[in-house]
Amino acid sequence: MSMLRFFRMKLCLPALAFLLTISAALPAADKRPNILFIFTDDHAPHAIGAYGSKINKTPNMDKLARDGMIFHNSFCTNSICGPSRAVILTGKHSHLNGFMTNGNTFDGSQQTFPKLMRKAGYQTAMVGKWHLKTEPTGFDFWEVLIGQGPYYNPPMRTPTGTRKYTGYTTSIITDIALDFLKNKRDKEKPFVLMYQHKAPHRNWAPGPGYLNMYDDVTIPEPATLFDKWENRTSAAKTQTMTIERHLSTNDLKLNTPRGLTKEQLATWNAAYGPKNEAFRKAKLEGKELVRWKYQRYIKDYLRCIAAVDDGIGQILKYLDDENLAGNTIVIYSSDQGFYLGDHGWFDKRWMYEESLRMPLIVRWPGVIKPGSTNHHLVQNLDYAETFLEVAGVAIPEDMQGRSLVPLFKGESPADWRNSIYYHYLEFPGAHSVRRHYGVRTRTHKLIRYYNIDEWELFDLSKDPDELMSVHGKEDYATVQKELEGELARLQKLYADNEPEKSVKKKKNNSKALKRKARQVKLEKVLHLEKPGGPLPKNLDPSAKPLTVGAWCTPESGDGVLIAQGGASTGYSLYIAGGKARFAVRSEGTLKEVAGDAKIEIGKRVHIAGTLAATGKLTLLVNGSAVAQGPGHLLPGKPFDGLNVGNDAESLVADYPASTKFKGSLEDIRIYWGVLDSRGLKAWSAK
Ligand SMILES: [Ca+2]
Ligand SMILES: [Ca+2]
Repeated sequence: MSMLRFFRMKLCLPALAFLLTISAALPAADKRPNILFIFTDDHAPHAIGAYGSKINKTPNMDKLARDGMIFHNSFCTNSICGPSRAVILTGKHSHLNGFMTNGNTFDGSQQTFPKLMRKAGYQTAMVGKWHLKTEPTGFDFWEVLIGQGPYYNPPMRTPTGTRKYTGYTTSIITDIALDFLKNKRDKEKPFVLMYQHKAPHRNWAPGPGYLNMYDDVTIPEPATLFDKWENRTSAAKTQTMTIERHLSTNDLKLNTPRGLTKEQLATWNAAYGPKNEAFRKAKLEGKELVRWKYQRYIKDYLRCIAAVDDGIGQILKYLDDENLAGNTIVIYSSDQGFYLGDHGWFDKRWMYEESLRMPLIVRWPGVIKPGSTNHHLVQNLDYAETFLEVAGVAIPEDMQGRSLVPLFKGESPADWRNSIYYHYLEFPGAHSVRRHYGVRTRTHKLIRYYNIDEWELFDLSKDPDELMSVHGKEDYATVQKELEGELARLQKLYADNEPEKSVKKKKNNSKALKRKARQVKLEKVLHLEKPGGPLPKNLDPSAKPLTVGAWCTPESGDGVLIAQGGASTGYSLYIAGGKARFAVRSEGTLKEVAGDAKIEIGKRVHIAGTLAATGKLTLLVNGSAVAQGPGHLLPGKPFDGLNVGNDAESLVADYPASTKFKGSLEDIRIYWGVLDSRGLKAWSAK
């Protein structure tokens, strides 16, 4: 050893001893990476530049992909908002975490990854859309939208009460996230921040700076915009999510939005006023009208995404400016995919590709090689396990997914999954999509709609748009058998032990069934001065006998007197082909009774229907029973509200013509229970 080196060592030793003393006195700085989880609602991968979008640009999301890894086979387990979130928090399929449909309430007392990370020394924060009804648990900081939350001026729920904001929700959520990073972050701890947007969820209301974006362009249409759902099961034909028929005037921005400030409204009207004026003048019909609706819908959807992308840019810049980017994993994902006019639809729910796919882009400097792509089959079921491995927390055995960390490192584990399991349960529900479960491999997909006992099998390599089910075809007998076996294996693996068990039905209350008929105070639930207008949805006709009726003077032989519900559950009293009819629908099955004699046009007549506790239907004209037949009590509260003089949104019965009633309606009544003969006589004798 040279003298010089010896001299240096001697000098260094006391300094090192001093350093050791300091680090023993203070806790070692926690070098575990931060996690910024950016999550949106209903953002399909085919509207992200990095995924090859043909319809928009997303520069900040694309930058994340360039700097990190993009997953091309990322799927959800249940394509709907609340359930996807619950799967992410728990690492468990819906049937085990208890949040199977948006009607459920999340049990916040259960094990979640934020709770485990908090226990392990992470600072945990949740900002934006939560959508699980109960208060967030497991977070050091949270500020969330109430339910779905509005696009403008959102009240936010916090641990200390509601905070009101004025402005555009996407920007406000970004501001709250930035404020957390700047002012509320505990610099001694690594953080996990869930930065979750409402956008681009329905009803796609763009922010003030985006209202005229895309005005001068025509967005390309998807190849399947005019799909007629041939060669698939009946499920695809009975949904209510078409661009053609099911976008409301609010969705299409043909009404003035509510809840905006005077200034916001002026900006809004300046943008939509001239566009709507041009639309009204054009008097479009048929395919041209569908095309217009598609353009209006998709442009608003993309405008909402543009605001999200800008917000991400702000947050990424902050991470760079504060030298946090190097030790922060940034993830971009959305709760499921979405139909962007594909198959003629909007919305999600199906196991078909467009809504099954979730975007997943991950940047992790020093671990993930920039610009990498990954084709392993991954799911939202894997996120909790991934975050826990990053935090050095043991992954609980009851979690059902698998950490993605090896994939981030560029590894390709030999025992990685070769198939994914899916189960959708929200029927009856919005958009009337049948319950189904299924399995998807890299090349094929098998789906079973179990309430209607129908199957679909798709060969994804030959038919990526899933236009032709090959279920039952001889050529596919072997594949089909293998997939059936795989499906059974996955149901066992994930403990979905009774997959065809119905979602809990409302129990019949024997006391309510025997009770004397009670009239519903309709003035509380109807705005009769505005027939056909939006009506409150607070009537619950489920599991009850009922009586509905009215005096009317019809001017045509077709039209609905009273209807509540739609294609999955509801009742309707109506006239079709000149004859009175009373219908009930339960989980999609329609039962109805019809009178023999025609109702006289222009003459005042009393029409009523009763649904007995036994399920029996009776139709009464001028107080006399004219038809009887089997029906059923309604299994749950219908999604659509009550309508007088039409059946709005999805349809209870298979009406032959327009549901709009022409003529006059008076003394409309609804009773819980079957009205006795004396009551009926008094009502119909007037
Ligand atoms: Ca969603
Ligand atoms: Ca309806």
